[in-house]
Amino acid sequence: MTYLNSNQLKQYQDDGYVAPINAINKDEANEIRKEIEFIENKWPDELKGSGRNYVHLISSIFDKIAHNNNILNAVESLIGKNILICGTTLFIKNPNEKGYVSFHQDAKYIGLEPYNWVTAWIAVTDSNENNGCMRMWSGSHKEKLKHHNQKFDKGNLLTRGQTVENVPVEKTKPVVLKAGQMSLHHPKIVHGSGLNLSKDRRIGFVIQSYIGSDVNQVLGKMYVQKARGEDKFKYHEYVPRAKKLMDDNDIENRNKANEELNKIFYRGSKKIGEY
Ligand SMILES: O=C(O)CCC(=O)C(=O)O
Repeated sequence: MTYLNSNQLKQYQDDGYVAPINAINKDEANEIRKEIEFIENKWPDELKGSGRNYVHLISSIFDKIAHNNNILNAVESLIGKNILICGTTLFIKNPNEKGYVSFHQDAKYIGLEPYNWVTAWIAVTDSNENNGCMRMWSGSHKEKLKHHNQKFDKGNLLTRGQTVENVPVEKTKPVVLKAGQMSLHHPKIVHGSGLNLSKDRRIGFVIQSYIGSDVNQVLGKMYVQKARGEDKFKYHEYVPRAKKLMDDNDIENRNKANEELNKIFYRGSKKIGEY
């Protein structure tokens, strides 16, 4: 995989996302799954709640993927040469847990402006209609930000249970990915995902997001790493890359970054959710 070709660029412009893209190989995808399961076994609380965020700051395996050149080439095609990583999240749906993601726009509560940024959703396991892959409302990225109801509903993997109502689900398209493939989606595309009806886990490692260095955080403070190019704007605080798993300083940085992220996500909200 290298830079996006003209068909892929057109898909992104027209639909607001592009997929499938070969991002990493199956062995690398398996290595991520093993890392997740190792952490879950050894430190059962670490990936719970907001612990699902910023895993690239506490594990060199996630760090390596977030800084992967293949992925960055594709991202560069959409947001230019000067790229920062401003966050990562694990979206895990275990069988029988009733996890889902309501239809929403990423740009609604995250405070990243202008919208020169893109989210990379990397399939750690296969992701398909049976296990609750993402569904995209093609073309919705061309509209304004929509009203979101804050539902804080059980099973919803979003912070506030933020929901765009009346999405024509039959018109949304499933993003079917094999382990190791990724999708790239626009900050304003309306998307969500349903239940995992399979017998295995559905795991996405999501870089949310890759931002151009010209993108500011207008609601709070953000900890970033340089992925590529130059940062003339210097809007954000920098955080070191993880060299091993669960280093004490890295954990402190991860916690600090999460504290700031929570302030952003819950700004103006009277209630705090599970994540
Ligand atoms: O993993 C999912 O099903 C949804 C993830 C999502 O909403 C996102 O990456 O923006």
